[in-house]
Amino acid sequence: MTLSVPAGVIERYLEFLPFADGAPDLTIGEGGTPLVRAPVLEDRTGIREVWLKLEGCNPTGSFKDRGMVVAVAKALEADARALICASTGNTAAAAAAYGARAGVMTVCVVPHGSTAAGKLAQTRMFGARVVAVTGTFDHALTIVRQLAERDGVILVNSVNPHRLEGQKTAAFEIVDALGDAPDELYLPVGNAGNIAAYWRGFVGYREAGRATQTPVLRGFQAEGAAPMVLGHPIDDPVTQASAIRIGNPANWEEAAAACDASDGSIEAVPEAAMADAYRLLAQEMGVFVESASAAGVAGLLQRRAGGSASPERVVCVLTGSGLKDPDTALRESDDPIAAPPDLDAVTRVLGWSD
Ligand code: AN7
Repeated sequence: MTLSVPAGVIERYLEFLPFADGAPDLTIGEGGTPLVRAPVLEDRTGIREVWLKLEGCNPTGSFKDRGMVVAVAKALEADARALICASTGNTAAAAAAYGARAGVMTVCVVPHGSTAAGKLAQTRMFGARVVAVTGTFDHALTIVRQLAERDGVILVNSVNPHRLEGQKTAAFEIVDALGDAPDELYLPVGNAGNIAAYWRGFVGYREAGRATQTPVLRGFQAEGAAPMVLGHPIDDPVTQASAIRIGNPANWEEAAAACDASDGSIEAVPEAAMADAYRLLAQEMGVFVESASAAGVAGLLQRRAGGSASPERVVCVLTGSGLKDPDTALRESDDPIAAPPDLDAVTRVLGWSD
C-alpha cells in the first residue's frame, strides 16, 4: 500500500509558483489549513455563510509559513549565507523555522519589549540570532534592508516578492474548498503583504479559469496603528495587537491597488472591538487566535452594525494562533480558582454545594 504524504504548498501549487525547474524539497507541512463555518457570526450578521480560515494551524502557528517556505527555497537557489528579517514576531518564527530546516543561519531583528512571548520562544528555539532593538518594527525594517545589501544575506520580509507568491496559496485553498471565491474577504492589515498576496491568488485563479469571481477585500488596521486609513505613515503606532503595530507598511502601494481593484476598503477598528472579537472567537466558537487576528472579525461586525449591504458568503482570515501570545490570553480571561486538594473544597469554590 502506498501512503499519501501531505505535501506542502510548493508541491500542491507548483504551477502557480516561481519554480521553473520543479519543486524544491522544502516543507514543514504548511498550508492545507481548516476552513470552518461560523454559525455564531452568521446569526450576528445575517450573512448566509461566514467562514473562518484557520491560519494558526500552520506549522509555526501563522500564515507566514506559506510565504516563508517559498522565500527560503528561493534563497537556497541563490546560495544564501544567511536569512534576515525584521518582525513583530510571526515572520521571525517562520524564518527561523524554515532557516533551521534548510540549514541556513537566520537573523531576526524585533522591537524590544513588544514581541509576544510565544513568538520569541519559537524563534529562539529554532536557533535564530535575535536582536531586540529599542524602537519600532519600522526601525527594524529600515536596518535589515541595509544589512541585506551584504553578499549572500537574503531579506525574507514581505518586500521579498517570493513571500507574497507563497502566501497567495491561501486564496487558492479557499476557492478549492468553496468552489469559487467568496463575495468578501476580511483580514487584519499590518505590513499589508497578506492582503496583496490574497489578491494575487484570487486574480491568478480567476485568470486560470478556476474561479468566476474575485472577492471584495476588507482589510482592518488597529485604530492606533492605521497609517493606510489616515493616508500617511505614523511614527509611533499604538495597539495591544503587537503583530500589527506597524506605522509604515512596506507593501502599501500593492495593497492599496489591490483594495481599489477589488472595490474594497481598509478601515480602522477600535481596540475594544478587537478584544471583544478575540474573546468571542474563543468563547463562542472554540477558536483561539492572537489578538491581531481578530481584527477581521471585529471589522465584519463593525461593518454590519453600520448597516452596510449584505454579502452572501464571506471568509475571515484568522492569521495566527492564540498560543503565540499567552500573556494577552491570561489577561483577558478568568483567573483559576485556588482550592485545597479535597472534594468538598473544590465543590464549594465551584458553587456546587447543595
Ligand atoms: C498574526 O511578523 O508583520 O499585513 O513581522 O503576525 O501581511 O503584515 C506580522 C503581521 C496579521 C499582518 N496577523 O499581516 C511580522 C508581521 C498576524 C501577523 C499580520 C501579521 P501583513
